[in-house]
Parts: sequence; C-alpha cells; structure tokens
Amino acid sequence: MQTTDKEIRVDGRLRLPPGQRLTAGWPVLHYGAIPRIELSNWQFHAWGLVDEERKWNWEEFNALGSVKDTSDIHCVTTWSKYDNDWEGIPFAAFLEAVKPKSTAKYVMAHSYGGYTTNIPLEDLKKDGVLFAHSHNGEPLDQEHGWPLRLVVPELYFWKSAKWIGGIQFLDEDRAGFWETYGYHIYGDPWEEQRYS
Ligand SMILES: Nc1nc2c(c(=O)[nH]1)N[C@H]1C(S)=C(S)[C@@H](COP(=O)(O)O)O[C@H]1N2
Ligand SMILES: [Mo]
Repeated sequence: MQTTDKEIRVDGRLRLPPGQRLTAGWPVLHYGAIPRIELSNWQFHAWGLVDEERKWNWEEFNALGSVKDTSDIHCVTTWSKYDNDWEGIPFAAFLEAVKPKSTAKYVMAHSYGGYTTNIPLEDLKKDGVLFAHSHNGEPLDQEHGWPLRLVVPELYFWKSAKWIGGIQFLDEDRAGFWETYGYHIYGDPWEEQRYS
C-alpha cells in the first residue's frame, strides 16, 4: 500500500481527496444508538418506484450473490482509510432482482434505527458498490453496521448507510438525515462537497 498523498488514480484523480488525511485505525461514527438487530427477523425491503415491492430475509438476500471489492473510505470529517476489503451482495444483483421503474432516478437508503441517506441511482451502478457483510475477512462489527451496510466508495462515507434495511426508489432527490442538517446533497470527496 502506498501512503503518499501524491498518488494518482487510473482516472487521473489524486487518490487522496483534497482536505483528507490518512488514518490507520477505523473510527466509529454514527448518530444515536446501535440498533438491536436479530438475523432471525432481519428483513430487507425494496419499495417505491419498482415493478414489485419486495422483502427478503437474511438467507434470501444473501442468495442474491456475493462479491469482493477493495476500496478507500473518505469521511467528511477528513479521515480516509485505504484498501478496505469488502465482501457482500453486489448492488447490481439487487437491481436485477427488483427491476426499478424507468422513472426511478434516486434512492433513499433506510437503516434500522431510522437513519436515511439519499444517493442518485446512477452512482449506485458504479463498480465497488455493494451491501457489505464483511470487512477485511471478518463479519462487520456491530458498531460498523452489522449485519449489513451499504458501501459507496466514490462518495463521502456518510452515504454508506450502516445497519441498512431497505432501499426506496424515487423519481426526485430528497434529503436524507445528515443532508437535512447541512451535509451536501451529493457528497463528492474529490470536489470537496462536504456541507452546503
Ligand atoms: N445507520 C447509520 N449509518 C451511518 C451513519 C449513521 O449515523 N447511521 N453515519 C454515517 C457516517 S456520518 C459515517 S462517517 C459512517 C461511519 O462509518 P464507520 O463508523 O463504520 O466508520 O457511517 C455512516 N453511516
Ligand atoms: Mo461522517
């Protein structure tokens, strides 16, 4: 792993976005308490602009597929963490199963405990977007989103909803939890879209 802040990515962007610094550990950041979740009654819910509203239990959702991807974390509070090995359900496999309507342009990610965050659907179709159940070969710790969290590597990490339990498909962009409190509606780290 290179740790120079001058490293350039294949797309020509600096690997380390502006105003970020590398951290070796993995800070825990969330609003409120860790939700109590049991796999026996865990559900994933897809609704909104979809052909058919659906719910999956833990086994059913995991049966959608599994993928590994390594990506960097960029938190709006300025820490970045390189080379995270994620494993989970590819977002593309989930999309295959739900078939959103052509009018669906945005999603709201919904978490156990009530957290929400909004993301354009296009951004979720990019490489490396998955519902992760493991990090660096181990099941997620509770504080990092066990049993499942969204991972959206190209946006600030507040978009990577922990304890995710559903995706709502929308035709227009709506502000999620932090976006309502002044975080940027989109959150591109390389454009330094931290707050609005
Ligand atoms: N459900 C939920 N997911 C969340 C949050 C939260 O408050 N609740 N905080 C977000 C923010 S602001 C950050 S920086 C990351 C932190 O993830 P970590 O604790 O695994 O580092 O989770 C994001 N996902
Ligand atoms: Mo954050």
